[in-house]
Amino acid sequence: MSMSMGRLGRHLLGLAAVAAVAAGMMLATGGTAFAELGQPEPWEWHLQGSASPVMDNIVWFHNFLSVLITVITLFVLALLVVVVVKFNARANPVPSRTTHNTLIEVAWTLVPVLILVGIAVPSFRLLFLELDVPKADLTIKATGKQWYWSYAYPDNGKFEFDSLMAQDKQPRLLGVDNEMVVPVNKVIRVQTTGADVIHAFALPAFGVKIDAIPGRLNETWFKATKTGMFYGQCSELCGKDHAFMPIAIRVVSDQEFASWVETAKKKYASGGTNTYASTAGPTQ
Ligand SMILES: [Cu+2]
Repeated sequence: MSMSMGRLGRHLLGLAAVAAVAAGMMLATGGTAFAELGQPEPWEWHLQGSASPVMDNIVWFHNFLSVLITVITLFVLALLVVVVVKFNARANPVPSRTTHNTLIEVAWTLVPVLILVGIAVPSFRLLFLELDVPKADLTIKATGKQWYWSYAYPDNGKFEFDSLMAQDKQPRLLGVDNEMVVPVNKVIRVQTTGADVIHAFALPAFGVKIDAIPGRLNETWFKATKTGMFYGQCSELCGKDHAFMPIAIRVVSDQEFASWVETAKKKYASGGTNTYASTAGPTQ
């Protein structure tokens, strides 16, 4: 080896410094600060910005795990470097014949167990938060169809309407003709089912992803904490237009929601006969 240990060490330190600066820059510029909430952005490498308590928890858990695995990886790397530098044949020509060390064996069994318990506690807490639907202010039934969604509002006049991707709308492949509209800061229970094949109702900003299965009624919930447009997509391969059945949710104030309901009752009064779905086949 032509490179001395000191030079190798300095090179490694230099590389680490460059990596740290690069990571810092990515965190500073790549954060959600510049992203538009509720939709993907070019070159996205992190989770979409959160707009619900469940997604807040998912983001926290993701960051917690990222820190944990980074610390563990750096610790293992440090151990490897120590072994390579201190215990190579040249530096340590007469190896130790130690085969057991009770303290260290107990430690390397117990510490990983404690780490796993530390992961399991917030993990199960998050799982139950997603699973237990709180008392709902509003129920919406989302039916996945080849290849669009139908939304029914049983609490607000029992109207139902179809939501199809709109070619002329932005964001591209996410804009729809009729958006799902919900009030802000209200618990929305979403019931999903499939009319033909399995679809999945997914909305990243709300931390929601649940299968829509024919013959079954699945249930999840979200509470949007911000107003605005939020986009998701069908997340179960469901046929040739799987990529073209987006989910668009407009979160509005209570008053705006009430006036939208009045308009929607009239607009969709015919129970869906005014839309594509009713003419497409017996999927209603
Ligand atoms: Cu689908």
